[in-house]
Amino acid sequence: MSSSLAQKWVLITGASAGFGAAAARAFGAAGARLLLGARRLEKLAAVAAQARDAGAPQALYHALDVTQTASVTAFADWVRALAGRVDVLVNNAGGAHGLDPVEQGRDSDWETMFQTNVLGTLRMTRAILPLMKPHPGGIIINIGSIAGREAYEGGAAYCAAKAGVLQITRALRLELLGTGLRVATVDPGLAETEFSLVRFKGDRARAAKVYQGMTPLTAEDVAEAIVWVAARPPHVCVDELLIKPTDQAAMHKIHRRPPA
Ligand code: NDP
Ligand code: 8X3
Repeated sequence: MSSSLAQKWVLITGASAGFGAAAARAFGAAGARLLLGARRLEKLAAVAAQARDAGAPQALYHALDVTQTASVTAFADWVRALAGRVDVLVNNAGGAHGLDPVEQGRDSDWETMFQTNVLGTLRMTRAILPLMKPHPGGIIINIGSIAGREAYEGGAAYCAAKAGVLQITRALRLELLGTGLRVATVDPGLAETEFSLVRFKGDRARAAKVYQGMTPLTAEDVAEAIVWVAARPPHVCVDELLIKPTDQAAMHKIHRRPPA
């Protein structure tokens, strides 16, 4: 058990699947108390049970849609009433929608990507900061992406959104200097979760192709990195962490093995 996280209150957005669910289990194993949010409540309930099995003294969950200010406010009110403080905020909710070139891009995809990744991170941080500021040593961890650092065809809006998340992280780091609060970004490369299934609107064959012939990161790999960043001592801030599969040297430079 990582004793520095024992009994700490850890809030994770997008905790019903992928990195968020794996992070809930990993923080639970470190003895942290969990506040989990997402839209799919039945999945959140299952993740909360897994986190308790892993060792979390408490794993609480509540509906959260980061695209709606009213939902974020209701979630923050719930956190204030139950925990009264937050030590670790993981702004993870987000994802990609579509892989169309700009010429064929859809407003609905663009708007969802900015509402979740960019505005969701801003709204959550604004709502939760008052519960963190009285407790120096806390940390905000934003989940960015390699896509915020390198562009690719069809990724204009997603890359722009994740570049936006990176700049939010950097601005917050400056704004919170002197408060004792830390701000970090964890930026993964290709990781096999529900991410591509969501991007390709449920097309499983197309989603599977993204990882064909290479070994992607797992949700657990990324969760381990998130927990490591959170568990550093209060005087240490891992500002920016880029984590990629060994088979991915750069966005377009991926080693794929031929089918057996
Ligand atoms: P998943 O699709 O597996 O999980 C996404 C999570 O976000 C789900 O729990 C989903 O829950 C939640 N979510 C989506 N929209 C909302 C919303 N409006 N309000 C609240 N929660 C929401 O993807 P990943 O775990 O892979 O992605 C997590 C983060 O990591 C995202 O920000 C993604 O952009 C980023 N990322 C992913 C990479 C990858 O290759 N997988 C690489 C780099 C970054 P629900 O639907 O129940 O609301
Ligand atoms: C997810 C990684 O390369 O699919 O952020 O955009 S990528």
